[in-house]
Amino acid sequence: MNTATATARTPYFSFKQPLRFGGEGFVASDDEPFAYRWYDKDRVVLGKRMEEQLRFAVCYWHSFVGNGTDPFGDPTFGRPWHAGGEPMQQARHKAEVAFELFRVLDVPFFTFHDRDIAPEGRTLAESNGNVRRIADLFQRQMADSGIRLLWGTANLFSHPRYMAGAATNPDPEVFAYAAAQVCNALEVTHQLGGANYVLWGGREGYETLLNTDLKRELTQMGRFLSMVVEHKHKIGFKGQILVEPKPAEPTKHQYDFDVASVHGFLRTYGLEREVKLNIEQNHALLAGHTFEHEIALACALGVFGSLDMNRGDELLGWDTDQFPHNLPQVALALYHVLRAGGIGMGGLNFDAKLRRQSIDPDDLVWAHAAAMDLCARALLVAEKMVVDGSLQRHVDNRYAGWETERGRAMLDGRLSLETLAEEVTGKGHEPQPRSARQERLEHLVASYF
Ligand code: XLS
Ligand code: NI
Ligand code: NI
Repeated sequence: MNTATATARTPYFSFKQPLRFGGEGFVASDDEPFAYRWYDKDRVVLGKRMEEQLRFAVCYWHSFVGNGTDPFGDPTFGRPWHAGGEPMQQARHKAEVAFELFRVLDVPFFTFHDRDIAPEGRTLAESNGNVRRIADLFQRQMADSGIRLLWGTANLFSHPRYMAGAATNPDPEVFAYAAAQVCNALEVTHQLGGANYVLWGGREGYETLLNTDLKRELTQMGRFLSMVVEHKHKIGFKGQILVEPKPAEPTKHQYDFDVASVHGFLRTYGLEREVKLNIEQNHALLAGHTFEHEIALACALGVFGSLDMNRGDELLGWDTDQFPHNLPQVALALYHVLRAGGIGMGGLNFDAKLRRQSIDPDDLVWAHAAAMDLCARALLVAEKMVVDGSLQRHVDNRYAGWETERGRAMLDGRLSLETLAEEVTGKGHEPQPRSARQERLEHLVASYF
């Protein structure tokens, strides 16, 4: 490749400088169309810098692999690295543009699947080698820029070999192949100092029970996850292993349905202390839950790990993976995260994609920057809710009876069913209904925005 071509590839975006914090009063101009109004990375929120409270990540797949196709339409984005040519060269081009975007956004983290970053070779050894070569390039770019890896993962769902599942495949050789792929992806994540490793089982489930041995498949999945945990300890990876629940899509029924079912699964296989959850807004909706329900439940069960930030569409029943844009929704989600002690080693990964008609390179910048600013604003609302404490006081008051001697005695086993029956029947005691004050609390929450 000659130098002329090399310089022609970047910059890809018209934004040249990292986006700065301009404050709420920022006024856009032709010279500076965007500055963060709320994302002030050094501002301290509940004892931590905003950057560390939010730990934003750009995902590689939607931003650099996605080409604007939908089930009915051809690619619309026209990314130059999708234009054919030598696949490893294209992968390097893609990586350069990816780091250009990370720098422009001033985002601290990124995430990827093995197959996002490097082309599949003729053999697994060749594919793994391709991944390792791009990871070496990442390592240099990361050292230069200070950008870190939030998590890595393996794509165990695109290739036809995985059409009947990876760990849950009826063929043990597919299980073995998936193990080899995850082994490589986990080691690469470790090499890059990743904070987490994610498993999302899009093909781990079934299309029809007519051909499925459900019990056997769950056992396979339990063993697979245990092997991942064993290898993590063997290589000394200190990050969290995360499972990402999703009820369906692409498979009709996915075993990692939601937080509750993954937690039950982890307990069955003795993994509840080893594995945590990566919760995605849109997946929560598909499972018939709110985002904050899934977060609150994971926190309550001690398995909260990280967030995939996106949103669904009220009118569409599939994973539309749109950039977050709903302030109350994100604020309530972050309120639960803050109440549980913060995001920890996790982060806010934008598992979100541009709409098919957003074809300008700069749309990638706008989408992420706007989402980061929205989340930062939501964090400040959540901070107010925590600091003010009124909402929590309402909740505490509602359960105050359980903090009395009698309440404790009921819970810790000092009172039996029979004792309670005798007591209550004897006294003729009738519990008094109390208002749950939902509307009043909704009014309170609205006051924080
Ligand atoms: C798909 C999932 C996927 C995971 C990573 O719906 O969200 O993108 O986050 O494999
Ligand atoms: Ni996701
Ligand atoms: Ni998703």
